[in-house]
Amino acid sequence: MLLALSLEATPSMAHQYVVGDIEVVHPYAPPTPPGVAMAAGYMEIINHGKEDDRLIGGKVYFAHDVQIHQTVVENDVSRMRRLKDGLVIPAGTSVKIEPMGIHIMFADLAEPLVEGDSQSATLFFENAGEVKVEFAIEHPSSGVMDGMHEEGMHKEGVKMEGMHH
Ligand SMILES: [Cu+2]
Repeated sequence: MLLALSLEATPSMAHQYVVGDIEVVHPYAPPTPPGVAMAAGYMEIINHGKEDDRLIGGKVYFAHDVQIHQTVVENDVSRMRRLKDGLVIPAGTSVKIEPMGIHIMFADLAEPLVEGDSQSATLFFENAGEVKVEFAIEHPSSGVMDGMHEEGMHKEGVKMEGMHH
């Protein structure tokens, strides 16, 4: 009990969730200013199994849609592409979802993300199924500038390809 309380009080501590062969390490999302429609989420995903798995989506209460995006820079313009087939987590490997690469996109936010909070989410994996996690709302511990850059991108409404409305 005391341990659980102290973990909640310090969201920047490492936290991880295991379901089947899938381990989700330290999911977090940078805070958003009021009025911003989108937020990005990051984490490390480890596949301890002997078969590939695939992150195919998720569900949260603070946003209406959870997508998997990839940021690509073409001709000095950053664009986000939706990975419609999800993100493969190869057997026996660790995939880091970090700023300026692949990210979880929380689209159409219902409320701003407040630094120091934590937000529950369910991630859907093809094989492992549902993994319930808590996203710590915090800035990246390293590469802060990258994180700020990406938040700025979302704020300004970067062109998105392959999005359905
Ligand atoms: Cu995105």
